Amino acid sequence: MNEREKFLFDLQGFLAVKDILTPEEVDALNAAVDANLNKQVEDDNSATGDSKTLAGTHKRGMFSGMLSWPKPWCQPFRDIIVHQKAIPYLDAIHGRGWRLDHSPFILTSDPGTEGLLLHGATNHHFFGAAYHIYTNGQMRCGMVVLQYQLADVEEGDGGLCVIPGSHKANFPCPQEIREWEANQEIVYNVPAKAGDMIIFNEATIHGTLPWKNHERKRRSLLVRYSPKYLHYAGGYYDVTFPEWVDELTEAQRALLEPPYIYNRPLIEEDGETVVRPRVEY
Ligand SMILES: O=C(O)CCC(=O)C(=O)O
Repeated sequence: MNEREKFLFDLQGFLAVKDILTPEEVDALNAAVDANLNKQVEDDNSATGDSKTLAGTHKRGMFSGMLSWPKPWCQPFRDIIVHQKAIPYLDAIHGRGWRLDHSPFILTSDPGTEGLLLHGATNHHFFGAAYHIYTNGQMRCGMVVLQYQLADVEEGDGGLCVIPGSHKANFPCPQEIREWEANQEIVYNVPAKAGDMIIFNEATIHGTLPWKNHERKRRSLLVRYSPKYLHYAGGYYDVTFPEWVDELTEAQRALLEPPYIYNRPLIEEDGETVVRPRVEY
């Protein structure tokens, strides 16, 4: 993570990184999804509240459980959870030692797909699971999301949106802004090409805008990471002690370790080597 990227992530609470995946990696992930289209469900957790501007004709599509899809379709997802190009970002944001918070999932949208209320912890109180701090030249965050785009998104299409800088906001976000009814100009629909990665902090106010583009659909893979001492979401036992853990590499297994510090396996920048220092701050 270079100095420009650190500046932008610290400033905005999100960062778009171009071309993190090769076209071959994008193709492998898309082929796995295409072979499992029957597993798509509607995202029952999405909510638009009373918002008229986030409403649509149907909910977001969602795939989950990809890490245990039948072989070979699970493999591109297992490969991506410890992606060598993502490691420097996670090291800079979490310090060394970070973990898969919950199972990766995919969001899809087509015209008419509704949005999702904007949400995010901000800084209006200290929330120990989603925060942003800076001290002594380092930033540290609670849970962050790595969103890999598997299809192009132009600004205005819909999908992921953020309020840049809102991870540092001191006042609670008014409901009419969360509902995307007021001050739409401060909400940024992040554009990206297939293969790009958008990192955002769960403390940054973010959500989903209704999908408007009739030419292409949304397909985004979300992988969430917490620092080594934290677990944010439900599904803890599913992601931490899966039946198929023996099929993983040592580095991938390190990612599934429960939250703790001493003698923790830490993944080196090559994405393969695992070291076990007694404690690393
Ligand atoms: O990428 C998006 O559409 C936002 C995802 C999100 O915030 C969520 O599903 O909770």
